[in-house]
Amino acid sequence: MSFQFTEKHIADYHTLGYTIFQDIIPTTLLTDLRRVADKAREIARKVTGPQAQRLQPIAKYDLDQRPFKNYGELPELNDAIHRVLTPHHYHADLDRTGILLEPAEYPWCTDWHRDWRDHMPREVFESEFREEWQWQSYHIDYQNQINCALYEDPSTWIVPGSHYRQRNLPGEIAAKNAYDRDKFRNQRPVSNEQQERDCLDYARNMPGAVQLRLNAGDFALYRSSAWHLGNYVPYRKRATIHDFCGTPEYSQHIDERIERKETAIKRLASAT
Ligand SMILES: O=C(O)CCC(=O)C(=O)O
Ligand SMILES: [Fe+2]
Repeated sequence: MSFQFTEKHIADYHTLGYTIFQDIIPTTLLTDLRRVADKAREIARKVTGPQAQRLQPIAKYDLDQRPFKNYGELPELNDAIHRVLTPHHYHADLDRTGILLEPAEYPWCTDWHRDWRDHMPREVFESEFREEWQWQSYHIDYQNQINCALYEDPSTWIVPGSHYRQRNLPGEIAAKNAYDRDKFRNQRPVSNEQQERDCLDYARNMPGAVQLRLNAGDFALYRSSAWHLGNYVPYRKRATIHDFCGTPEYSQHIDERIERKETAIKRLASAT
């Protein structure tokens, strides 16, 4: 059945931290997007190597931009976004939009994280960003992100309801800290099967975690402040559009805070 908006989308977004617009991408557009995604995969592996997680931003590369523009203009999708968020929200700014891809050679996973908060040294977050991150995690204009699956995609895991929570549970911290970056990300594993199962164990160890299961043509809107991770295997083809969904003010804020983060990291380095 084609996509139908209901108030459950709004309720889920607030209570779980995510909602799925099932089947919202029209079939002909899905065909066009898959064609461009195949080219994106080739480019990503040339640029980043066989384990490339993404190509981003789309606008920077020699790719047919038209299907992404059509995707950005889909009235039904924009309407659904506006009803869950606000009429000021937009997506598919191709200077930001990326595409997530499966690795070519071996399984790997990211660590459990809450975006931005866990993307910098602890001291930098505490001194420079804690206060704004806290209020932004309750604010509808901020911290919205999307995954739009062009193929079936169960790679993202999330902890429902963790998005508005400020304090992490001891079990959440332990689950995050069980990450071994060399093993799960940087080194070729002894066996792909063992690595796949070890990554699954790592993902499952997070209290309350669920696998976000998307099918081809589904669009997930989620709070990036929720605990989440990506878990990848080479045998499952992945092409999932990954994007921020924001207001013009949030977009400007993202650029500005990247500069503030760099400055704060330099300040910390020179103080130690
Ligand atoms: O692959 C995914 O869906 C999640 C990726 C992610 O959370 C990240 O790279 O920050
Ligand atoms: Fe993330």
